[in-house]
Amino acid sequence: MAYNVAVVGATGAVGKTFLDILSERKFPIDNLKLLASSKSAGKKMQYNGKEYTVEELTHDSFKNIDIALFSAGASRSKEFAPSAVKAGAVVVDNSSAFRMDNDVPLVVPEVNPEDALKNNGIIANPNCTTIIMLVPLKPLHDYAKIKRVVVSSYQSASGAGAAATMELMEQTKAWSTGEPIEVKAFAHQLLFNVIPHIDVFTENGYTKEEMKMYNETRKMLHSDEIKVSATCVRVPVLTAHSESVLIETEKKLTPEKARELLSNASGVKLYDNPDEKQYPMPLLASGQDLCYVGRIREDIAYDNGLSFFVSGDQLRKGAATNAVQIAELLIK
Ligand code: 11C
Repeated sequence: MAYNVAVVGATGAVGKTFLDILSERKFPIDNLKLLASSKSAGKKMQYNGKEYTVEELTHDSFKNIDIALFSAGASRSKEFAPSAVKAGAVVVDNSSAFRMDNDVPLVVPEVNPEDALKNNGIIANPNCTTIIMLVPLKPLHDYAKIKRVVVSSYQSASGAGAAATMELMEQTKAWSTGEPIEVKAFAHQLLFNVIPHIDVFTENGYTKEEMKMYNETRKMLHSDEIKVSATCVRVPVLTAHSESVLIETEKKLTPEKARELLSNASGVKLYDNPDEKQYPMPLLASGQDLCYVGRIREDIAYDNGLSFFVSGDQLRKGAATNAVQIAELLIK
């Protein structure tokens, strides 16, 4: 059986990656519809060697659509996802619009695949930084029960979209030719800098991005007990987010046991051989779907503490691949 699939936000960084992943994974598509704002309507895009014209997203765009993959920002999701559901489609939404709604499952297929089927027409894709952390956390949690997570992220420019990626490249070019460096997409110059500010600040001093890691982790691991303290930082990297993660567990988890668990975990590539200079880095993780995990060690600040480093391609596993995997769960 093949399905009618709509990609909403098709011309964006994640939208384009949706097309790559649908094609790579040979998702059974009967008709494909590419949707975007009026600004991008009329653009031509290729899928599996065939040319498609991008259509303007309207409330009537979803007739006969079975699955709609949304990545066009939270306000467009809020406005248009209900129309897609009304027309009979299941929406997999990459924005933050519905993630914390009680009747919307938030799913990483390696973590809580069973939740995907309990949907009312909308399934939310988590924030990319949360996905990349949770893929390795899940097997560790199942074994040792995580009580606390302290995480610092190293997030690439493309997490903020195609224009932000371009800005880092333009800043690099301007610096090398002695031109003035322009700043638009980020709060400060990203080139030769790191910016501890992703999304807006909230009342408790954490940013929204950091609170997503707290709330989404608890929702997907079905735990009100786990505490997550995140510091999210933008770094001058083009693709793939990295995270330094410290977990405190109820049961003792040795580095050896963690390596054993992670070497058998789906979605994880154990890459932990510091003597050979082998540890996760964004350049290694880019362009593929596994979350690279390494630098695994017993933490010396906590009794039952374990530290590790993870890198994952946030446009792929952190967004498009995860959403297509959810769609695969639906058609299984
Ligand atoms: C970033 N993680 O790197 C963000 C992008 O809630 O889906 C994804 C924001 C979200 O800027």
